[in-house]
Amino acid sequence: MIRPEHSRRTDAVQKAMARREFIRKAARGTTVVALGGAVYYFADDRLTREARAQTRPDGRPRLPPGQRVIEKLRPMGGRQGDPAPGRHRLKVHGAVSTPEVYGFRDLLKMKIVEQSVDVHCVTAWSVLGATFVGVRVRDLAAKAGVKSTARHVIFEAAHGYTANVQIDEALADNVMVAWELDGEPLARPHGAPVRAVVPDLYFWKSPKWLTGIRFVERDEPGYWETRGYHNHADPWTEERYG
Ligand SMILES: Nc1nc2c(c(=O)[nH]1)N[C@H]1C(S)=C(S)[C@@H](COP(=O)(O)O)O[C@H]1N2
Ligand SMILES: [Mo]
Repeated sequence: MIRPEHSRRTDAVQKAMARREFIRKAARGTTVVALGGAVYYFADDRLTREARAQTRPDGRPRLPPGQRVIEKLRPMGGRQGDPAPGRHRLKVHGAVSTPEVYGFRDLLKMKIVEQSVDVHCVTAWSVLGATFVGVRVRDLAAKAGVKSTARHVIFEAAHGYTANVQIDEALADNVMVAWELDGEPLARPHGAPVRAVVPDLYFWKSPKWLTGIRFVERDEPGYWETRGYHNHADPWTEERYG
């Protein structure tokens, strides 16, 4: 089974884990550790501990198992698309009555929402309260007139990257096509000009450089789903690998 993200990061992850193990033992309950005269602040551990004490409005723990909190999205790579908003096109198609092609300006004319969400990467980092601005996938779906036979959504991105999401989960309130993160236009490594944001599934289900939203009757496992990762990807039940 190919797990490129993991093989690439094994060394770094092991070092980080050894460091964290040390920190946990040394710090236990405190956020500051003195080592050889230097003082280290482990803000990430504090954030993780705080998150572990919290519960979401839906009753689930704020932090899914096996995750640690970091402050900002880590750019995780991928083959970038054209970042120019003026050239961007988003196709909404498949099992719909009215396929649409949106330019960036068309998206700006829709109902724009700002939502603060938590995201969880399968490589074990989470970011809490990332603020995205964009439109809801649900609103794009309504405009296109999704057929009652549609069961899945295929998010399509530059260079053939895709991710599949069950339709009920893709039409959830917090699922967006976003162009702004934390008050700034989406940076190129994070998917400029627009990306999908599906907060409640592992973050590989949130394609960057988004070019299409296709509604389908039959499931189509996407880029990572056909490379050993779980087809559904629920962070709370640790659906990491297929
Ligand atoms: N088009 C595209 N989207 C993608 C990816 C990719 O390789 N290509 N990687 C995914 C993965 S594995 C993760 S964890 C997130 C990372 O998003 P970030 O780089 O903004 O942190 O983007 C997802 N979206
Ligand atoms: Mo990822």
